[in-house]
Amino acid sequence: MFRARDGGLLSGEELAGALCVSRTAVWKHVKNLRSKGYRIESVPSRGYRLLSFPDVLCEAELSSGLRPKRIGRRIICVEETDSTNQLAFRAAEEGAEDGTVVLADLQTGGKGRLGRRWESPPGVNLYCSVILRPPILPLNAPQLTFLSAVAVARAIEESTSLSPRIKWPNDILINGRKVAGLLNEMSAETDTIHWLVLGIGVNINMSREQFPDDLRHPATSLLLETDSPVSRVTFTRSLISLLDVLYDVFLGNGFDPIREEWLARSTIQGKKVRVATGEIDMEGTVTGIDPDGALILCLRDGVLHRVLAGDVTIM
Ligand code: BT5
Repeated sequence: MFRARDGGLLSGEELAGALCVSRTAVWKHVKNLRSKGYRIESVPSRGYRLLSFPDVLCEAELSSGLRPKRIGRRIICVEETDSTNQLAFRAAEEGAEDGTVVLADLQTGGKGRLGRRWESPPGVNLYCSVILRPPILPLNAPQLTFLSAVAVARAIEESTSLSPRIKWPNDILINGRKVAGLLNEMSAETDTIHWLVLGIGVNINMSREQFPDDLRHPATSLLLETDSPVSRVTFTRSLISLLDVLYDVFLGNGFDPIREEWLARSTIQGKKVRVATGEIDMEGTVTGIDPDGALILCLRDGVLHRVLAGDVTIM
């Protein structure tokens, strides 16, 4: 109701009437909101006015103004967890519906790929995981990594004047530095996906001192790139709504529109790269990505080679 009033006054009587509670209960709720960082002014004998609100990720703030078809119909926020991907897996096991979003303010065991760690300090960033139950074959699951990369890039553009680029398979870069990482995991049988978890970590207001010295690649945050703090609530709301729109496009029109946008935003299309797959290193020119998300490399001898996973360095 405060949001709808847009900074205007709301009388205690009006709030009490609409919520079917006493005016004393209204006062208690206002006190509770204040303790959470909401600045609410009381104007004697006229009512209350919302002056400002904290940048705290909570269900009520995030769902305000969202009209999701699937992603964001249910949002679960916790202060602390090991990893939002783990939390999402547990929720999916218990039957959480398609489109459920899980967020934490702090991760004690944030995960990167291949057992790597994702730095996840509290109060500054976004750590979220989306549970999907898409009607696609497990081998096409990587397509949704591309979908989440496009959504993160668009959300950064909506919230800042920056121009993010995507690096295969799961990095979002600004001026060559990593601002976001994606980790998608699934539970599946040979031909059925039970559920898939899109894990998304975005460095929003992380300061220089909060990055460890030993990161594998240069890293950054939206704050460091723009010199001004970005609202986590506004960013996250925009990301959820973009994921919802793109997922709807994906279910209706397939992977092609997502792939085209991904390629247009990619740093590596047409570039000479080295790919470390864990077993061997290869060099070649990137000619595209195929329908199951593999990178297509044209090797020195002209042979086309598909790479399903690995770390890419542009040469
Ligand atoms: C990734 O792995 O980039 C995937 C990161 C996914 C994180 C999200 S947060 C929400 C969800 N819940 C989780 O537990 N995870 C997901 P990878 O490409 O392997 O990159 C990991 C490497 O990036 C590390 O080895 C570090 O060198 C570096 N790194 C760690 N934390 C970083 C950060 N906050 N920003 C930039 N680089 C970081």
